[in-house]
Amino acid sequence: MNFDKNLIEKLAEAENVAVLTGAGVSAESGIKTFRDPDGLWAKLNPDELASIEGFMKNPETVWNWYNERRKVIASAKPNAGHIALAKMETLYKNFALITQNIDRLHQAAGSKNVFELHGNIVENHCLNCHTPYTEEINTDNKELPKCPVCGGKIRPSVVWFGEQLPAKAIMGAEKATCSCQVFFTIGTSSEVYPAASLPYLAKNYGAVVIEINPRETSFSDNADYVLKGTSANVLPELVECIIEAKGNKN
Ligand code: BV8
Ligand code: ZN
Repeated sequence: MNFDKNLIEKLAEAENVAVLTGAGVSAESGIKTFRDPDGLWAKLNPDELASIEGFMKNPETVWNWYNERRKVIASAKPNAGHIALAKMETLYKNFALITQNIDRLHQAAGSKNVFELHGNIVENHCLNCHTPYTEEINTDNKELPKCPVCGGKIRPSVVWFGEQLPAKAIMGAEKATCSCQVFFTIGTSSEVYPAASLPYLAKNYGAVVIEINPRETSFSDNADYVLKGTSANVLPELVECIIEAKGNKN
């Protein structure tokens, strides 16, 4: 891919970079996205499976849907896009990896400064007393585990629709977004708020905003650069160009 010369220059000069990722970054690790034609929401209803109301109505159904996703994620490996983002982090003084994904593949690829806006699928806690539930999850056991402290229902530590995002994550993400010179939005349909507000916030604070996605999104017209392609293809090449441009500068 030929990248715009000015874009590479800006990337070589930047000190602070922030990246927002969505399900598209994990697609090439074999994890389904949500809103693609073959995505999770094509056959399943998010209100029933990714909302607190849905869990209250059918806790076992929701628990077992997350168990199905745990099985897929357990066998997934970070792809070249995750690995390139971990490498990109080493090139900048301040780098924030803000993700909507719950699969922890960014951390598995070596990313350090990660803000999980929608929680993660590894941790679980009691709906009633919030005690973390640290027992090993047997993904074939259909039974909803109960809290050893109060007997309450155990739930995945993800953020469902209608739930507040973890304060530390969203505040850290907003701080990085407001102080970066370059902001990437990668593999997200930009439909879910408040995560989808971050690229607009970055623009308002004067950052150059780059979108990487094989498709158009509701944010595309607002991006300074749209790199049409998959993250596993675009990112490794882009990181190599940044390394070269930085080398030429020094
Ligand atoms: C909240 C759980 C406040 C974890 C998820 C109207 C307007 C604005 C907001 C709202 C509104 N009505 C309701 C709301 C609030 C709601 C919301 O935004 N709804 C939307 C749908 C309108 N938001 C919330 O409820 C949030 N909480 O606002 O609280 C509040 C609360 C209480 C009281 C007062 C205030 C909570 C949002 C979190 C919901 N949890 N998931 C899980 O199970 O995973 S959302 C779910 O969507 C996932 O987290 C996912 O990450 C997220 C976003 O999806 P994407 O990651 O973008 O994935 P998607 O499939 O959509 O797109 C994939 C993209 O990748 C595509 O563009 C595709 O082209 C691209 N792609 C495909 N392949 C590749 C690729 N890109 C690169 N490479 C590839 N190979
Ligand atoms: Zn409890």
